[in-house]
Amino acid sequence: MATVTINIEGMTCDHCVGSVTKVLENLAGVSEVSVTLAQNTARISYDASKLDPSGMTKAIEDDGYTVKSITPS
Ligand SMILES: [Cu+2]
Repeated sequence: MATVTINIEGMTCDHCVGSVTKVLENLAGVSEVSVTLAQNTARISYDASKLDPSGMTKAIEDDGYTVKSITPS
């Protein structure tokens, strides 16, 4: 299992947190998502054989937010 922390621009409230959490949870291969509004981050545990961070970036940006950085952790 791999983990990344993605820094996201554009989240302003709990609705945004819920929306980002949902689009990430809907991706095949994602096992756990934790979005923190105060830090503008999403921490994601995933199966690297099924998904890579570019797929997460696309899902977040399709949802209307901007990915600022991706940090493997
Ligand atoms: Cu919002």
